[in-house]
Amino acid sequence: MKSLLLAAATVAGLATALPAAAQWQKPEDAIKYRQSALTVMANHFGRIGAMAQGKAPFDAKAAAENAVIVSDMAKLPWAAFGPGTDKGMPNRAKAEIWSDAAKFKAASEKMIAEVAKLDAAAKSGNLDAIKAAAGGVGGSCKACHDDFRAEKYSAN
Ligand code: ASC
Repeated sequence: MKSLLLAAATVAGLATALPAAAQWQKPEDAIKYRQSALTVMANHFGRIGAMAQGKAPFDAKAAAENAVIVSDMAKLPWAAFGPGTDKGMPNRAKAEIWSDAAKFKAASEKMIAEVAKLDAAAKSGNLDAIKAAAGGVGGSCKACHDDFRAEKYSAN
């Protein structure tokens, strides 16, 4: 019984410790995954942005729901930028993502931190707080894009 428990614990430990790259069979799968997470994040951030800019009526409940989605999505893309995922399908990842990995990681962490502030602001239901936090999120998106996103898609 003891060894069975030990075996089960080992399997559980291995499953969580598996390198993230094991989640994708080929670079194309990782690229699609990170692009999808960023696309969904941008869509739901855009709904909050529209409210923050007065282009859509303010709906506190919708803002809070969208902020949860943004905050969930914000954590996902980064593991899919593993080594060798610069090519596989057209994408806009710059070589600096890998050559300046520490700066890229810092940019992703900055964005996650700004998104957490947006989530807190949205939960408060205060439109002014949401506006301020959305500005912070947008700034962190832009900073990372300026440094790490190419203007044009790669050929493959
Ligand atoms: C968005 C979105 C981005 C960022 C960026 C901010 O709504 O889709 O990529 O904000 O445009 O500069």
